[in-house]
Amino acid sequence: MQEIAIIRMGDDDDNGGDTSVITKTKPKTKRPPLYKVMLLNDDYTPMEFVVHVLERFFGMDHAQAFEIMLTVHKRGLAVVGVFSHEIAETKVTQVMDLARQHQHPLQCTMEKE
Ligand code: TYC
Repeated sequence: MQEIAIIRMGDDDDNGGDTSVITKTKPKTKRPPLYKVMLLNDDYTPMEFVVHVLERFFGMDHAQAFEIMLTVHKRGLAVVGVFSHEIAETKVTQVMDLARQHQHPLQCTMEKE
């Protein structure tokens, strides 16, 4: 809880001194931290596989997925989504598991925003 003091000065014609102090307590709402999920480029994972991953796990349509895949291919990495810790971890695991099953070296990581 954060305490805020509101001091009212000189409202009461008594030479302008402090006259009252009101303290309010404000419930401190904490938003959960968000995590960027990133895909990293490599030389071996087929482009179509990366497009498939982006469609399947990140809800992108084909055109979006192709564009992001090309961004990763050209720039080395791209943020493919921002999620709560639990969801981000699930996405990373899903991508890494599928890549391993297909023996592709694709890397997916998460980082606090
Ligand atoms: N660079 C890969 C290729 O030329 C394609 C690729 C794109 C791989 C994105 C990984 O995250 C990646 N086949």
